[in-house]
Amino acid sequence: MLKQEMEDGQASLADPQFRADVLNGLTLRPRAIPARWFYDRRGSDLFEDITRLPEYYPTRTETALLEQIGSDLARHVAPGAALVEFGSGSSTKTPLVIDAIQPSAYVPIDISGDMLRESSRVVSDRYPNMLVLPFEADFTRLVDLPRTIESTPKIGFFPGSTIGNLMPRPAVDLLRAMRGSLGEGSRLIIGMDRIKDPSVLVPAYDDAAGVTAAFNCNLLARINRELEGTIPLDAFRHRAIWNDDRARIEMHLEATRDVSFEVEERPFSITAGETIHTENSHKYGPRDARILLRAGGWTPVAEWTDPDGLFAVILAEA
Ligand code: AVJ
Repeated sequence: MLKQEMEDGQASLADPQFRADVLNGLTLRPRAIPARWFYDRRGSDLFEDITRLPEYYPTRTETALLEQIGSDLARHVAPGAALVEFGSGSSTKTPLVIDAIQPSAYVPIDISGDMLRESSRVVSDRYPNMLVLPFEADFTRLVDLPRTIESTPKIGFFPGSTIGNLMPRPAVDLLRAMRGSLGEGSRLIIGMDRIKDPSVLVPAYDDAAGVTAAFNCNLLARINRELEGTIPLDAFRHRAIWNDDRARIEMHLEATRDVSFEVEERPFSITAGETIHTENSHKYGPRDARILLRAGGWTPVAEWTDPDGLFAVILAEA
């Protein structure tokens, strides 16, 4: 293959939004790149590994909760509804909700088409009598749901405390968009991580095995791969800090020395100690969570937590 062809091939791989977010983010002060770009193939695999870490309590706590509250959920949601999952990813928690509420249709919404087709097939195989309508879309915008489920009651599912990645105002906008997509009278099952002691929070984002560090650093590797980056990966280290003022875990990539590199032929210099802010993971106390939901147009009707109060699953009504 000619060099030119290879470069063309590589250039066309890069998402223009990724390019814009990286080039812009490296110019900002403080520097910041949106967390959604963690999830390439490698990043998604690393995230799966994170969910199994001893320190990372959210996934196992929420999964156990969903298993336990099945019959409670069924009491709040009539069978035959359409279950709409926002950012479905690998849909691992979905069967717990399907078993509980017996929906007539499942609509996974995700920006990653590959992930969507794969997980839709898995769910279809497991529930052959349920309609599966995968929907490739950016769920942060208003989504025009398939006509097939127009007159079916809708129940949204937004697990994993994904809402925590957003600043409070965009989080409210997202909840409003979901309400708009699902319609008045619909329900939402949402998972939110709670505020707790930093001695529990920080290790969940800075594990002993270094998996979260690898997850964070993969963003730089992705920039090198997809945007002709020359970032020396050994010049950055993973940092996870609890910002008590804003009730959030922040992940950063901190330069361990003065470093210069290029991304798409543009030069950047970062001084030792400076960071690139890569993720926020906001935590919500019981009242905070209810205020956020109400601001987003949702009325909380029931909520469940684990015995240690680590994580909450909330059912709300539009
Ligand atoms: C997928 C956004 C819920 O914030 O806990 C895990 C992502 N980042 N470890 C979280 C994440 C580092 C995760 N969410």
